[in-house]
Amino acid sequence: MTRSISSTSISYPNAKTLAPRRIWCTLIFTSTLLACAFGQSTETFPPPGQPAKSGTPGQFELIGSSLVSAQQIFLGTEDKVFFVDKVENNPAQINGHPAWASEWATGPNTQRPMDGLTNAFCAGGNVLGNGTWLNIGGNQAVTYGGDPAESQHGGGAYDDPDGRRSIRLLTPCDDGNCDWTLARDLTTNRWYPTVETLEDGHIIILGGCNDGGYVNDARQTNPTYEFFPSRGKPITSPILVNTLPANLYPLTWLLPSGRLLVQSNWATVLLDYKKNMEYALPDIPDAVRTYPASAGTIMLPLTPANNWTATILFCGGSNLQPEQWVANWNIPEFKASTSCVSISPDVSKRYVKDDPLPEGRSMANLIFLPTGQVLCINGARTGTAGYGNQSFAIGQSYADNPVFTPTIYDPNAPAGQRWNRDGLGSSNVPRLYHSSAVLLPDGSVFVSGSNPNSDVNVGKGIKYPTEYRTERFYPLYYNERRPQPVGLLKQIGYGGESFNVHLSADDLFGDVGNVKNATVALVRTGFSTHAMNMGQRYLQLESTYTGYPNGSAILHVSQLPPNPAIFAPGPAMLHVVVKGVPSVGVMVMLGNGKLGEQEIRAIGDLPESAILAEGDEGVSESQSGNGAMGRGGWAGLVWVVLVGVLSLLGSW
Ligand SMILES: [Cu+2]
Repeated sequence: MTRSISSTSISYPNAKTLAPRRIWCTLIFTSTLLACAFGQSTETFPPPGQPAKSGTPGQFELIGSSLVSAQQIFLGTEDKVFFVDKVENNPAQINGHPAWASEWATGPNTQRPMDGLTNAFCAGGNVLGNGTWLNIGGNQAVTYGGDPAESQHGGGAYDDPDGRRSIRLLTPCDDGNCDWTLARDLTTNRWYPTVETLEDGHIIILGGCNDGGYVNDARQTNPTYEFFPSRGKPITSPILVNTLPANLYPLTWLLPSGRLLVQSNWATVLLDYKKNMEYALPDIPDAVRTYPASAGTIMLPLTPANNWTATILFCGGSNLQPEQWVANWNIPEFKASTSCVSISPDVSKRYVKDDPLPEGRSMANLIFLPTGQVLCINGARTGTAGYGNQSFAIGQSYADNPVFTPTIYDPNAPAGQRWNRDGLGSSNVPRLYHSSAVLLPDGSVFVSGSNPNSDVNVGKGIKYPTEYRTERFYPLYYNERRPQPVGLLKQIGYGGESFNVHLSADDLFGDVGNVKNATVALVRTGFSTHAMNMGQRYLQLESTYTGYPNGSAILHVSQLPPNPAIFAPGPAMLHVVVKGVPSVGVMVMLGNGKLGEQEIRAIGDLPESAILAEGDEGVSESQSGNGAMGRGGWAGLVWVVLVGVLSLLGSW
């Protein structure tokens, strides 16, 4: 019965028709009191509407030219994509120097340059549990052509201070007034570090090197990890020590067990960062997946059906041994791998072969759609990440043969049928090294970048230039009428009371039976760079349903499982998916929005699923418009009204 006193039950607008105004106010007042008593916010969003723009399903659309090249991008608010580039001679200027950061407002399709402060070349990034984004590490100050600058403190051609120890912070905004700031420096230089958010909303920073090159080497490697906020000196990581030279951007995910999966070059470990212990897992089969092989990687959806067990998928990359990572042979002609493998490290130590890619790919971005399917986009059939001036390079690119057509992986499809590109068109823009992609709330995918060049390189005859052309890709559901769920919470906790989400008959496409497969999903779209979206994660919340004879239905939705290691605190998009069609996402906060240990609550019960027929108990509430009360809701309503009235009388 505890469920029926959640404010979502009574914030459904049709309830207004049920109760006189005073009782309505009482209900809100009371629910607020109760929410405070439970320490859990029950504030809800207005129902999301339809996408603001149209698109052609399955196709790309060029939407404009970015101000800086999209080496790194992330969705910071429901509207804003933030760009971070390396320092280079971008035409956009800010504070008297070329810009290497910018903001793109996707609604109005407008942009502004931002000041990136220090050289963010091949930095890492992720979001803290309080919603502030981090951009970590980078390269030394440079001048024309990417050569080291005379001064490491700014003032040169590009006025860019050394960024190798930088921690740049941005709290995203929608008013155009937020800017990057600098926190206290890292303890060591980190070019190509990985950044992963932890259970307490802090972050761990792993690996990197001192001053770069195609791959890492013993002279300059930084085989350690540290934390933000700082927990002191860096700690040496054996896997990073042992996996030269392809140990940059180690592929890292926080697992529900609280350990980290770290995959670097051919090696794999579980890292217990609380005890500073590593436990070896088998080598990854078939190909190197870390940079510069740069496979597409993703943690597959965490769902009630798989008990929120993490499975990480690796697709593509390059089958090269450590001694082969030298730039004295024809790298751009080397065929990328088609191999996909996965591992579920909390339950099995074995890598499992998955359906191969339809063509070999390096530098593929694996991007979640709100449906839980994975869009594989960008990259090349041959070659690797990286660039240089060798005669074998294509211009400067170490890759060739761009893949222009995406393909979609369905984790629920039977083996052998998981990849599908039916109905998907092609882009005209090669997206090679330093390209990126991120899911937008309307379910389209923002795609930008590609820059296998040491400095801005544009003009006729350049096969793989510094790319500014930016596209949106529209998945096949894009033009369907979107569900407009009522009652989506602004904040989702780790356990606690469930909440109700109302779907109209239209939201269910005229068939209440569609509620049976409706899902409620959280998507963290992540920090996209170098064929990774650091922090990207997808979780389906547990839910049951009550369908009504008038064709509407309620989803009874649990909060997150009571374990922040399953999905670290911080912002995420919330979607309801009906018949494969997602609602426009709203940006919710997971956890309490603060850094530190999160409150864990017992998970509330969910009522049994049912489709009610005329005459069933509980039908009358729905028919009278009080759909959100659901089955057994009346007793809760009476209780709420009683407590509310008493509290108003001051006797509670
Ligand atoms: Cu790079």
